Amino acid sequence: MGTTLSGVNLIATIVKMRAPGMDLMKMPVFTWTSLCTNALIVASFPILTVTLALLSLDRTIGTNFFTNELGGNPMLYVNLIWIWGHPEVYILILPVFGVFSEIVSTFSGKRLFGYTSMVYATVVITILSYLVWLHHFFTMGSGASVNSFFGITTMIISIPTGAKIFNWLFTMYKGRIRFEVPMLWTIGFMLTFVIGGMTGVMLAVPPADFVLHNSLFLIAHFHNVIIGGVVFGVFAAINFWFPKAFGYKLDDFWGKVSFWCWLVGFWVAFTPLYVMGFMGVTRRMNHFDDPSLQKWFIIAAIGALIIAAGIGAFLIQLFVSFMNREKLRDVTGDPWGGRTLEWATSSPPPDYNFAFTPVVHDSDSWADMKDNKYTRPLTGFVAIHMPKNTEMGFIIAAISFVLGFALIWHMWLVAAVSFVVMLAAIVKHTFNYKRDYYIPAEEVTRTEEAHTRLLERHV
Ligand SMILES: [Cu+2]
Repeated sequence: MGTTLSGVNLIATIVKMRAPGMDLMKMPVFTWTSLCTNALIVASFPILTVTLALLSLDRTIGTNFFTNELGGNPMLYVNLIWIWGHPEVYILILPVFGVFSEIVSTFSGKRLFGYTSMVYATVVITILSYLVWLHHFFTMGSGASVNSFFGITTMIISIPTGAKIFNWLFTMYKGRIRFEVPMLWTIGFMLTFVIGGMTGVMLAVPPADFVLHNSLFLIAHFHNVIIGGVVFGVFAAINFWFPKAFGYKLDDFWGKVSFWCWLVGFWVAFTPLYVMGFMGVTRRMNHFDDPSLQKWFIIAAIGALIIAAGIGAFLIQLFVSFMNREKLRDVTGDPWGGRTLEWATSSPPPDYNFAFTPVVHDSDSWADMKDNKYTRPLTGFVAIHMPKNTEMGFIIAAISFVLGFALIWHMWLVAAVSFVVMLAAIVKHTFNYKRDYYIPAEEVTRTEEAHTRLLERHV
């Protein structure tokens, strides 16, 4: 429910921002993907909430929604899980599609190719992602017409995804590509994710799925899209925005070591799983009796070790970067030659982000400002209205964790007490009227002048 509420908040914020003549088609692609992700969250998480409520009723007061008797049906449970779960897959991948869009254009030194088609592709994926969940149950016995429908919708969703891949490739075409760590993750993603997408289209063919269902081929497919898509995207994003968030860049060498270990390790680990899936090896087995398969398992284990080295290299990268943070310090706020507004601020940005609301004339607003010799405002700063921090979110989340734990283990007294305390905390918070404050104009002036002096010294 909390996730749904924060999704509603973000959409409301964007709708509100739209009021003073904001041009939606000038929003960065990353903002679009966030918007669509939140639409997915708002519409899909209530299904999970309801499913968990029904499951709780089965577990606590003896209803039979998901049992095998009295009219219940366990398949109803897994179907509901995937009606939420398949949109959830896109909740994971859409934000990193935004990440890759930002990174590709930045490190190609070019505007993103096909901005409008990128926006429409994102929206189409958002809508289609509700219409594919049954591809998890082709073997359930729902018949040829139902299976055909969901097979076809699943294949169709690969079209807007493919359009995105082509847009990124055309962005790189004739660009001045810089192979920095975020860009390496992006290229690694494109090569890996495309294979994952294509094995997904194979699984979307119902007769093929009857053979491959629950096999290691499926396991290889979803790791191919989740690791090659989401995990690579998260590493790209960490390397890209780390200097903005923490004020210093991450070490280049260990970043590259981590990337290559992950990329090579991924393929060594999961190619054997594709092979074994074709040979009929099923998932969730602790051993397999056919000794001729052992060599494939050993190769996969070596791949897992290479990935482990990649994780280790990332931890070393964080540590080495922290130790060398003075040398890696980002004083300009724009370490990569960025194209969007966040790179117009200092690194890390001041609490208020911008002293004045920036005026945007272009989707690549910061690149546009730099091209047109934009100068930062140096006078006329005013006090800035800010929201206050509150510890209440953390406290309520902690109590709800206790409540959930107590409900699962049937600890009724703890559950009742934590529920009442949680309600009391929420009610108390509604009476908190000290929710905002002003950063005085003098402090804004001081912060902005300090950044101006830093820029004069380094640019
Ligand atoms: Cu799915």
